[in-house]
Parts: sequence; structure tokens; C-alpha cells
Amino acid sequence: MAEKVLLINPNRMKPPVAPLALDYLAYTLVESGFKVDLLDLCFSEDLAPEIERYFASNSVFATAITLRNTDDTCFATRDFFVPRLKEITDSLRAQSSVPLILGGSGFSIMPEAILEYCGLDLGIWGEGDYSLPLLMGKIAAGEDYHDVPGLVYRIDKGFQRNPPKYLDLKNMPAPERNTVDNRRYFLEGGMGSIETKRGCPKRCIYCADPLGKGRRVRLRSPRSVVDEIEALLQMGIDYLHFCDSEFNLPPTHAGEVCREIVERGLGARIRWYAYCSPAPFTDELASMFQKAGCAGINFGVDSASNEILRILGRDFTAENLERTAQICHRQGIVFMYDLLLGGPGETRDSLRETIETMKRLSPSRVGASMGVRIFPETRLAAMVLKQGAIGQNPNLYGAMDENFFAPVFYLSSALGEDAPQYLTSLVAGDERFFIMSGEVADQNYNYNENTVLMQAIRDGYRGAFWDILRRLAE
Ligand code: B12
Ligand code: SF4
Repeated sequence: MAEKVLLINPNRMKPPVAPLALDYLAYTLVESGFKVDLLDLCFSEDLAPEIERYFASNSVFATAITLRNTDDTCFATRDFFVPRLKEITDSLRAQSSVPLILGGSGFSIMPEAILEYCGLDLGIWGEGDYSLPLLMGKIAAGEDYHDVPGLVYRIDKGFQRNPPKYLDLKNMPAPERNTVDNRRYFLEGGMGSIETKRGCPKRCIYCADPLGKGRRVRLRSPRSVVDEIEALLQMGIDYLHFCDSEFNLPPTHAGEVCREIVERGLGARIRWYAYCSPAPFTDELASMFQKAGCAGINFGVDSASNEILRILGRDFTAENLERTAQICHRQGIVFMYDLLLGGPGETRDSLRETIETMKRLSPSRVGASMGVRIFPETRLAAMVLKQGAIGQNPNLYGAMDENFFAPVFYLSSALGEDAPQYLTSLVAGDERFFIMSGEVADQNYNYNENTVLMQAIRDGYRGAFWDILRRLAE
């Protein structure tokens, strides 16, 4: 009889976001001959009894948990989820002694620290699609598994981390999307999710995405992407978020995915959103997006000051922001410019320049997040460590720990003590701005326990959260 693996989603943030990773991992596990159960704790009332109930009537040979977010990366709330993960792993260990494996985008940013904190021994860093079934196969066969790519395991002093293996996604068939209750997530979270590629070659100093996804871009075939979209459509899921780090990198592939959507006559049947880089972006691509059902784009802009963009390691300039905004206005695309304010080099002048430029370019919405979460192994972390003792660094807020484990933020001291108030004064009540602080509930784009969004989705709104907030205001 096939061995059974229990997959667990511990993410309880609301509005809920479907654990796409577990649909993908379940697919590769089943393809490799395993049975899979999913314990989705997102909608559970009481975690420990739910776990106890599961183990009372089921037997599995391993448990795999996905950790998507280590924290909400919000300067104002600094909500840290790893302690809650530990409560869950403690409950699991009280119920069962089978191997417990961690993985996920949050986990991959700081695997050893999370394993140590939770008192666990095994994890997989980066992609699980290849390594998880391999590890399971070796454990099931009683073989030595210490050579599994991406494996992070405990040794005498600390942990060993194996180099990851990044799959070539070119020939990947469309994964079946039948393990996660995608329909429920759609009804309570307002959108479905899908990936068209993995990896990002850019070197933005604060960004942790390449840590988990790798620097080499690996593209799925447009045909397989659109097969998957059709499967979601059959479940009644017609609002989607592309879960690529940047959908338009490279633009040719984004265009090909759009072309496949259009050729199958789906452009008018789906509405989708994506994160994009402000460059490269052209009229031709924008028009392709429109035909393929694009409902809105969230551009990761960070700043409109060329000096700050340079320090942040961005490879575009304020001129690109201007051009891309013009294209979106011309093509009638709803778009948000997402700012990451207060990083290294930020001054009151650069902040003013950015906010004034945003008002002039007039995106449909501007997301203003102030304070940059420092993640280990990023260039920002290295820069901060070079600046000397953490405890004496006037730019740091939060947990003063040189491993950057619990939430710690960079907020340039040149902005002064009243930086948040200064930002509010610059925004000056302009309702196009969302501020990640929660002070004004219907302009809060922290999606952590966002009750305005939860209610809107219950009322029937669908789509990306920022766009639901926009439509609510209009
Ligand atoms: C798209 C996206 C969003 C969209 C999601 C839309 C949707 N419908 O799904 C929106 C805008 C809603 C969003 C919201 C948030 N997001 Co977001 N998001 C992403 C993004 C770009 C993609 C996520 C995704 O689905 N990827 C595709 C899946 C398949 O990849 P994956 O989960 O990593 O899984 C793979 C591997 O990690 C591994 N794996 C996963 N689980 C497991 C388990 C085991 C056992 C193993 C072995 C392997 C394994 O294998 C999987 C398949 O290859 C990521 C960054 C990124 N590039 O991944 C950020 C990211 C996950 N988000 C992040 C954050 C902070 C948030 C918010 C908390 C922001 C906020 N305060 O509002 C919220 C949280 C919402 C929630 N309820 O969880 C951070 C988390 C950082 C951290 N350290 O915690 C990330 C990593 C971005 C970043 N670099 O800062 N997000
Ligand atoms: S911010 Fe975007 S472009 Fe920069 S490294 Fe991260 S994913 Fe890549």
C-alpha cells in the first residue's frame, strides 16, 4: 500500500490566501506514488484538538509543513509567526513521532534559525517539487537521505545545508489543483493563484525572493500554464493572481502566456492580477495584457528618487516610472505603484520627491510602506552588519539580533523621529494612497487580519486585495 504523507498549512492570516505550494507539492508526491492528506489549519477553530483528532484516526509516515510567511513584514505591527508555528509543531510532536519536515518561502529565508527555534531537525530549502518526494522515498525505503538537494539537517554543532536543485519547468505538465480547497479559498479570499515561472536574476538589496526561488529564471510552457487556468476555471475560479515574483520578467514569456490565453478564448472569461517590474514595459505588452484579461498590475516601484533606486539596487529609473504610468493611462490599465520607503539613504527630501512624483504620475493607487524588513543573507543585511554593532545602529527598529530572525526594520535615521507623521503630512489625505500602518482601516494594505477586506469579500468582491480596497472607495 502507498505510504501516506500529511501536508500541513499553518497559515491562518485573513483574508485567506490558498497554499499554492501544497497543491504543487501534493501533485509531485502523488506522481511519485505517495498518498497525501492535507490538514489545512487556516480555517480551524482550535489547533491542538484538530491535530489530535487527525492522528486519532489516521496514520502517516511523514509530515511536511509549509511556512509561507515568517512575519507580516509590516513596520507598524511586526507580527511574528514563527512562535505560532512552534505551537503547531509541538502539538504534532506530542501526537506522532514520524519525521517532520519544514519548507516554504518564509522557511527558505532563514531555515536553520527556524529549525533551531522549533527544536526540529529537518527542512528543505528552496523548491520542494523535486526534493520532497526524493526525501520521502528515501525515508520510506530506510535509505540514507543526507544527500537530498536543498536538505537542511541537524549535525553535531548546528546545521548542514545542501545546495538546492532547481527544476527546469519547461516540460512541467499542469499540476492538478485538487488537494487544496481552492473553491473555499476563492469564496473567502477572493482570488485563485498560479505560477508561470520561478527565479529572479535581479539584485535588489532587501529582497529575499531569489533566496528561495533561485537567480536563474525558469519558465513554464504557456500551454501548461493555461491548462492550469482552465482547471481553475472549471472550479468557478475566474479571478487569479499570478504568483511570480515579477510577471513581466522576461516580457516575452509574459506576452506568450497572454497570447495562449487569448488564443483559447479565455481573455473575456478571466480577470487576473500580477506583480510587475516598472521596466521593461511597453504599449504592446500592455495591450496584450488587456486582451488576456488583466484587471490590475502592482508595480514594485520602491522610490521615485534615482539616488534611492540606485542604493536599493533597482535597475530602472524615475523616467521608467513616468513612461510606464503613461502607458497604463493610455491603455486604461488599473495599476498600483508600490513604495518601499525609509531604506538606506532616504532623507526627507527624497521622500518628498517620491510622494510628489506619485501624485503627479497618478497611478490608480499608491502603496506606501515605510521601514524595510531586513532578511538574513540579503545585501541589506550585509550592509547593516558592516555598519557596526547592531544595538548601536540608529537606523534599526525591532529585534536587535544580528541573525535578523525576529522582525527587524531599517528606517533611515535621516528622516527624523517623526518619519511616519512626516509621510502622513506629505500624503496630505490623498485617498489614492494606502499606508501600511492600519491607522486608517480602509486605506490599510497590510493583509494581516484585514477586516475591511474580509467583509468586502463576504459581500462578493473578488480580485487582488489592493484593487478590492480601491473599488470599495470608489
Ligand atoms: C503572490 C504573493 C502574494 C499575493 C498572493 C496572491 C495569491 N492569490 O496567492 C498577495 C499579494 C495576496 C500576498 C500577500 C502577502 N504576502 Co506575499 N508573496 C507572494 C509571492 C510573490 C508568491 C507566493 C507564491 O504563491 N509563490 C508560489 C509558490 C508555489 O511558491 P512557494 O510558496 O515558495 O512554494 C515553493 C517552495 O517554497 C517550496 N515549499 C513550499 N512549502 C513547502 C513545504 C515543504 C515541506 C517543502 C519541502 C517545500 C516547500 O516548494 C514550493 C513549490 O516549489 C511571494 C514571493 C515569492 N516569489 O514566492 C510573496 C511572499 C510569500 N509574501 C510575503 C508577505 C510578507 C506577504 C504578506 C504577509 C504581506 C502583508 N503584510 O500583507 C501577505 C500574506 C498573505 C497571507 N494570507 O498569507 C513574503 C513573506 C516573507 C516572510 N519572510 O515572511 C514573500 C516571500 C515576499 C517577500 N520576499 O517578502 N503575497
Ligand atoms: S524586488 Fe523583484 S526584481 Fe528585485 S530581486 Fe526581488 S523579485 Fe527580483
